[in-house]
Amino acid sequence: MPSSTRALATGFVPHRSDLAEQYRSARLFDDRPLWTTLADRADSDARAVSDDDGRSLTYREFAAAADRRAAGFAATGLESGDRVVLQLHNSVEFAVTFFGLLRAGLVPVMTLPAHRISEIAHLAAGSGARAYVCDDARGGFDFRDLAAELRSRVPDIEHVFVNGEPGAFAPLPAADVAWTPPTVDPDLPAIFLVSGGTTGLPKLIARTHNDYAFNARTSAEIARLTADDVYLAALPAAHNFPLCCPGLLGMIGAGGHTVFTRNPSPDAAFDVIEKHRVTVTALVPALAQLWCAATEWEPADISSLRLLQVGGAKLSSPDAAAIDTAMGPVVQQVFGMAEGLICYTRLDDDRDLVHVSQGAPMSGFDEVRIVDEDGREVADGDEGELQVRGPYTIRGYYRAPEHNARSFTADGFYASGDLVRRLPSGHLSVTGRIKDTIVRAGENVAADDVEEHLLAHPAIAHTAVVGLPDDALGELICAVVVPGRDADAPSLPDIRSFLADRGLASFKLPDRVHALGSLPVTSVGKIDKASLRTSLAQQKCAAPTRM
Ligand code: OOB
Repeated sequence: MPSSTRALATGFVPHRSDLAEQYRSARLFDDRPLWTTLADRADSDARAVSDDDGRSLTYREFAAAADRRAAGFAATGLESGDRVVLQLHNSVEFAVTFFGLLRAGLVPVMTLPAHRISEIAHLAAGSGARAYVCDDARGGFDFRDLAAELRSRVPDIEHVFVNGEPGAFAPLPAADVAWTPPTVDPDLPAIFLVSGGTTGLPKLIARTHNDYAFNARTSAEIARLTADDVYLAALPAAHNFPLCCPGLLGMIGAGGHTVFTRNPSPDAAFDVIEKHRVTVTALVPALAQLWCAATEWEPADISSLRLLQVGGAKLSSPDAAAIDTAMGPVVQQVFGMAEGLICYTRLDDDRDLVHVSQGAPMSGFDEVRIVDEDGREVADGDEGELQVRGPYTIRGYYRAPEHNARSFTADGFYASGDLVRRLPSGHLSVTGRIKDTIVRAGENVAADDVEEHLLAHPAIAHTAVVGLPDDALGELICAVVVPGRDADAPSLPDIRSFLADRGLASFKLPDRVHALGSLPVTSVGKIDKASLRTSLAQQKCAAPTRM
């Protein structure tokens, strides 16, 4: 085994051998490198990828471009098994570079455009990366400055490749030589995803060729993708959702067309949908809500859209129903995690079930259990923490034994921190996060619970409920609200009486209200409660009501 591959395998936690055997004998894995997904289509002249810059490639052109890029990477001295931090905006170049890396046996670390030096340096050092790939300058930020800082903080980064104007660095490589890809072990990591947690620095999630190909294939089957489908990658493409659920990889497997956009706002995205006759896309709930509202005033024809996948955070059931009303029965709820498990509502599920649940596990081999604080399974239908083990769920974060002791059970289940209950159909309903509770005067208050009720208020478009430290009560309940169009933010007394009228327990009524124009979001667009808590703790909320 070459030393670069040995280094890649160090700190990677494989499946337990009895389970690996079980998955293998069920033929879940096809034992081929992930790049074969694309290579299998290299003889096709069908449209494969297009972007906002007007670039567009057929499968034949795409596969050839990825080959040239692979040869270019290899010519720089990078070796099969080496890790490469990839940070590109949604574009054809992203897709070509991603497959170029895979084809060269290099292992991309899938960072998001919103990551900055603290995350990039942490992920580069943690993965032992030798190279960094970025765009030149985008949205007022110069990634070459980040690259310079990265090289000074992480000296193992020997190469920087820049898409666009390279400045002091190298351009994206390409070489016109016949290229024979190296042999790779399909049970070793093909790519590293980045954990989506909103606290602490992201962790590295090693996904193997076998497990990721299984993820893409099964997701594509559930979405019933065909070569006639057109997928819009509107979320950052390096995220598991648009990359593989079924996203880019599922679309390539189906032979369809993937369109990349960097602007997911409805005014821009609706035109792209009309132009390319987009049939499938994936959004986080906040964007889906925005799209739903925009159907009232955006003139573009989006009737080609047959499937709108919504996931990454909880979509409330009124919102799910409103989207179906505005756009036709298009919603598919997706509850997934970079660590593995993906749940989908199915295309033939009853619409009510699609609105109230976050889906059922993708594979019959997913072992899901719902447990109480002592790790005991709860009674059917009760709330508990979701733990999962299965063919495409990791057994440990990469090179992170101390996290693994906390996040994985002795029998190899991932303890997700998500609170769920199982519905009679077997679908899951996500009820909150273990840590997303506010402990006020000794009472546990689930933030989601209060949020659901607040969203029913006619003047509130978005909300996030967070706990603020308080000497007397331990924590106070602060409702951060974004008023709807043309509405004024409701006052604290108004909110309290509204919630009390809905039958909410008095200890759950907010102590503070804070109005904002929009909620802060994480790299992929989820509400960033950690940053809300920090900024609120520094500011003064509206005065508390008298108790
Ligand atoms: C997706 O992946 P990550 O890794 O960015 O975040 C995973 C976490 C989950 O553990 C859960 O806390 C939350 O995000 N989440 C949801 C959700 N989908 C994800 N919470 C409530 N309802 C949902 N539908 O976010 C992700 C990966 C693949 C597909 C879709 C989403």
